[in-house]
Amino acid sequence: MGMNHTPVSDRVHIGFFGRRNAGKSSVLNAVTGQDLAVVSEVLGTTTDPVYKSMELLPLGPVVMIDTPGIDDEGALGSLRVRKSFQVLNKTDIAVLVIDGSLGLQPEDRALLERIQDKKIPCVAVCNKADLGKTDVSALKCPVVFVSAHTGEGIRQLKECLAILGKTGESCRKIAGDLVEPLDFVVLVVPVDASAPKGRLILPQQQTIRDLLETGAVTVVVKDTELADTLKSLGRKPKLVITDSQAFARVSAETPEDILLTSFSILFARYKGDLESVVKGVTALDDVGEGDKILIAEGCTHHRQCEDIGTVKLPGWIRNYTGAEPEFVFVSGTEFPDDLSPYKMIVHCGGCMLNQREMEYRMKCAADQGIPMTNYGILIAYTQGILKRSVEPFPRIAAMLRPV
Ligand SMILES: Nc1nc2c(ncn2[C@@H]2O[C@H](COP(=O)(O)OP(=O)(O)OP(=O)(O)O)[C@@H](O)[C@H]2O)c(=O)[nH]1
Ligand SMILES: [Mg+2]
Repeated sequence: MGMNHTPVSDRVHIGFFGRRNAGKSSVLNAVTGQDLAVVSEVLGTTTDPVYKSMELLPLGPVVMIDTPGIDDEGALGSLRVRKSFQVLNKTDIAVLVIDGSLGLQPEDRALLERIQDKKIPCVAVCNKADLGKTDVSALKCPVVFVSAHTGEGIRQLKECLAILGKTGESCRKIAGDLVEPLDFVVLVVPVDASAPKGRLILPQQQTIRDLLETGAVTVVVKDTELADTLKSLGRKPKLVITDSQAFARVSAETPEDILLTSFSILFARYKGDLESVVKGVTALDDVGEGDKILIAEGCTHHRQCEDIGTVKLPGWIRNYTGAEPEFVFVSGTEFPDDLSPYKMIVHCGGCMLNQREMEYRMKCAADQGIPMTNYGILIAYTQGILKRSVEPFPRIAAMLRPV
């Protein structure tokens, strides 16, 4: 990731969906002005989702996603269709591409319905306008007539994307809403073997940025310097935010009258629903011998996460429950459709997943009645410090029994 790049998880995800040969790849290329996606007259040219991070004016940083046609057939075809629908789960704006030379097809209407069921802002694109314009007034969403070949309508489509992007823009804060301008906030960032060389990790960077926007003063220290820092600051910080792994030590060294929380808890709130992950973690009290626990990781390449997920978490869980549950691990975009075998789900903080994808996963779990929590919350709970770390959120703190 380049120095000035918006993290993928914070970019507006624009997905192009539609029947095979509607011109999804052609329209995507026309919108981006680049030959990113392969185009051909063969049905099913795009066989895997294609992702491209870019600046799309007038919207800003986006990820453009080309997908396989949703009417693909056969065993392979249905796998591709599944992939397209997985993309839909992280899509912030859906572009429904229709082949205007064929007219509206039943699959087009079904797809729009599916998109709208998920409450994803959508624009329908009636492509191949150079071949004539069909009646699409039956579609209850904005429609733009375009021709990927002549470029007609592409500017209007971009303007429409910008409008949809702004309406869906998140106004959530990471920590900025917990403090006032000029409040001191101390961030505790252990620099040990598991920290990446030469930089901070994304949630730490984003928290600093978020606090800067509020005008708060951020002091970043290692856990070993915390006690001295608190003594020498000259003013009591409003809030201390720590890496979950250092929570026990940090909690002991942070006076009770200073609010303390962890990056994981802030990100659980920023990306999803803090209340349900706090509720979810209490399922640990009922975990017994042989119960299946799903441990899900959003990224595939953070050695630190892997170590926590596959080694440390199971250890903490065994320790807390005194039982030997069965652990199942998944990572990246894998997330099982059927969650019913699991007693509970423990998800990573989701620094590599966008908000919509996290919400989708939480919703899958909620729909199937499976408790879901995350790494940081589980660590805090098993070490008896969750109650303190949710204190900045009184309504949620009230949900937990006193420890
Ligand atoms: N006349 C005309 N043809 C177009 C237009 N856009 C795309 N096509 C043609 O339609 C065919 C399919 O285009 P693609 O962009 O590959 O369609 P797709 O929806 O990505 O198709 P799959 O990847 O197979 O699902 C190609 O032969 C394109 O040249 C257009 O605006 N006008
Ligand atoms: Mg294609």
